[in-house]
Amino acid sequence: MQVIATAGHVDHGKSTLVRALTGMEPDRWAEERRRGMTIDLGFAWTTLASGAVVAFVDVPGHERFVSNMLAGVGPVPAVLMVVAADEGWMPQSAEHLDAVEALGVRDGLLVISRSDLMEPELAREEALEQLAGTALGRLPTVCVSAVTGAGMARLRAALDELVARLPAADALADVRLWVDRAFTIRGAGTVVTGTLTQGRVRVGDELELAAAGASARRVTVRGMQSLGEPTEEAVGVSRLALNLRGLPRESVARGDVLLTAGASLVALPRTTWVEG
Ligand SMILES: Nc1nc2c(ncn2[C@@H]2O[C@H](COP(=O)(O)OP(=O)(O)OP(=O)(O)O)[C@@H](O)[C@H]2O)c(=O)[nH]1
Ligand SMILES: [Mg+2]
Repeated sequence: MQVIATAGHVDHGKSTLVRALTGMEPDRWAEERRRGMTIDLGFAWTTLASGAVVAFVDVPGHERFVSNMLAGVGPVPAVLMVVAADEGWMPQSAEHLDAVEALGVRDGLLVISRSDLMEPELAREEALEQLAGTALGRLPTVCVSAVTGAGMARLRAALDELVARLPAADALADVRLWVDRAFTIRGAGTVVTGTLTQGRVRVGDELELAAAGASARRVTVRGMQSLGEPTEEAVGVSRLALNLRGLPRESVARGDVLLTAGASLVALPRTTWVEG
């Protein structure tokens, strides 16, 4: 599996693209669907022609929700940088590019969306100019319309190529699972979801939770799901939901990280996300 985040200005068609690619609804909240605007992270996935599974973390473009965007992009190895043909490069295109670069993301695709509304060439040139000289300077570009379907087959092919060239995560390395949601399921207890960037997690494993402002705490994986299906074992890169024993809901939040028990924290970059 690979995990890819969206990035780009508000209303440039990120969620529409994820919906068109996966057939799943990334805007989970009724409020998001009512306002036609992403507020919190959305999750969806698809199987590409090669058989590779790609999960998307769909981020909000609105500047008010940039902290959610950061939490989504933080652990992923690649982004879909989405720029609308009819609007071109906008403030959050630039802000998201800065964030993506700062977080160490080095690959992805430039997608010129809404190409049915305007000839995409101008927006494409403008975006490539902005990307030039950054870590994402040489992104392959695909012009699409999620409405007419134009370019969508090429986008899927480009995603397959992207996934094939991304470095494989180290399954033997210490576990790093970045938490992006935590909630309670009645009868099961605390569940966290997140992106496992490296290592291997099995049901029954003891992990260590590194939480902002708290000392490390041991938790046990009681149950696990990946992409909506129960699983006994997973390796990075994966999207996972873990049911954790020994963890009150209020002791875990977005931005916390689950590690191999006893693993050194010394080399771990710490970032504290604020829930938007
Ligand atoms: N004509 C046309 N409209 C599109 C296309 N893609 C998206 N839209 C429209 O553009 C608007 C914004 O699309 P969204 O997918 O919600 O944009 P977004 O980037 O997810 O927006 P935020 O999550 O709020 O940042 C919606 O009204 C979509 O229907 C497209 O390819 N063609
Ligand atoms: Mg959206």
